[in-house]
Amino acid sequence: PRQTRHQISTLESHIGETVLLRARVHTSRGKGNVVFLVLRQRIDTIQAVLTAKPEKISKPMVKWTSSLSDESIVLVEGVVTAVPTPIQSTTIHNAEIQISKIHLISGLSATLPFTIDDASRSEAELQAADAQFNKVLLDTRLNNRIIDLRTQTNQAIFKLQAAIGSLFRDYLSGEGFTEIHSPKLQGQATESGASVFKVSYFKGNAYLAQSPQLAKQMCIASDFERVYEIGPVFRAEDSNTHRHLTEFMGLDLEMAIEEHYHEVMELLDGLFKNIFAGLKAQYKTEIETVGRQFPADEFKWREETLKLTFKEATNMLVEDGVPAEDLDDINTENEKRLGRLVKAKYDTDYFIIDKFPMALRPFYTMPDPEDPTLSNSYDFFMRGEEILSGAQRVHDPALLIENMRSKGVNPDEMKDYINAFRFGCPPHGGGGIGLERVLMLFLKLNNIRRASLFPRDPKRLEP
Ligand code: ATP
Ligand code: AMO
Repeated sequence: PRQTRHQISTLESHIGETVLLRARVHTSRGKGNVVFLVLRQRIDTIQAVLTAKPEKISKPMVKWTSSLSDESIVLVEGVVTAVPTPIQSTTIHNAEIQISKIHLISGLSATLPFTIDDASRSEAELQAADAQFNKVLLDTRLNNRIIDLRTQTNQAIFKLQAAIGSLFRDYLSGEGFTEIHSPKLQGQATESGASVFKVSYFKGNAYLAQSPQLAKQMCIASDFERVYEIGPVFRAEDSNTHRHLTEFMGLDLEMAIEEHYHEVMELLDGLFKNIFAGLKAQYKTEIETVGRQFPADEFKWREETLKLTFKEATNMLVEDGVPAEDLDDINTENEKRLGRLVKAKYDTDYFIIDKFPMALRPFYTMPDPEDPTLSNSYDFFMRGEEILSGAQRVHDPALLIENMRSKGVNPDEMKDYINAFRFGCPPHGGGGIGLERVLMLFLKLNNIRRASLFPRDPKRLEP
């Protein structure tokens, strides 16, 4: 019969009992006839002791145990005893296992590049000039990601990543949206031709989808009314920055509009506030865990979200001394500067910029009917960095073709997409969110690679 394996997290309620559990050797310390092991299951740890005893536990057994490599997986049987001086911690458990039997389940056949403790040091510890330990830099972590991911911080980061996806899905499902799955192999670019990956496709070529833009709009033409997708987005941008990946997870949505594109903007705003509040309410422990390694001021938003027009935003920058001629677009540096100005004036880390100049937006964007140099489009920001782009779309095929021509996109290569609007299509709009950016900025991780399991950038395709 199968014996039940115990969980470290519940052992405090099994004092006096014999338990059987599988765990990793987090650390081990041999001292003559005794070995002290710290055993770990995910983020939970407990101390276990093996003491040489005549007839029962031999000295070679103790020696063998003390030679186990950190990160080995063992099966342990023993009696749980109380500890005299309990520690305040949610993950270090206040009991001790007196080991009677120990078996190796899976050992190491390579040397550990760094320990979990090394990888768990805070940024401040890493920067300390007199640091005496192994400093694990980001590249080393990413090269050995399966070990790096075992830290409490990473376990928490990816729980939070999953939480953002669930909160996104649950909110939209509650708002009457249908989840879709659009193809990632495309016959043409879905955004600008400059940033598309071309792959060989039998006797010809295909392109990796740079967004579900065309498909999600076509679903509106097919009467789905409200759709969303969580799926990979590919960008052939040679951008070696803290916030660009070549493959990221896109959270996209598209919806029919009744009267005004601000219906979409309001829905997106409600969605974000729900995500922020959900994270804060349900994932306090994870946020605190990450905060110990990556200290961050608490993410702040307002009940009434700050909405600036592009003009108002650039005016704030001009008043702060940025030359007006540098503000045809808001570059990364000015974006961050604006974030700081907004934070100082309005005490928020989250805001919206509406009404971008048409010249800055893609061909599918609806021009502002009152001033066609502007557009019905918006970007959302967290801590002064863009996390969402969206707009009302052009649903009139003639205007769409005109927009394409003026932006250097060949309408002949997008016939199916244009045709989708020839059979009647409601006015509609939507937006696209970068999941890793939201996670990075909420937690202030400072590098998008930390928010991606196995990040892909211009210099990294492995592991
Ligand atoms: P989008 O999501 O709309 O692409 P983005 O934030 O990725 O938004 P981009 O237009 O790709 O925006 O680039 C925005 C900014 O990123 C640019 O203004 C530029 O400052 C910066 N950037 C892009 N590539 C690089 C690079 N290789 N090195 C430094 N900065 C870059
Ligand atoms: P856009 O190109 O602005 O818009 O992308 C939407 C959001 O995706 C994220 N993002 C990225 N994240 C990581 N690495 C990248 N290289 C990267 N590029 C973009 C950002 C950005 O705000 N079709 C439109 C969306 C729409 O209008 O619905 C689009 O793709 O968070």
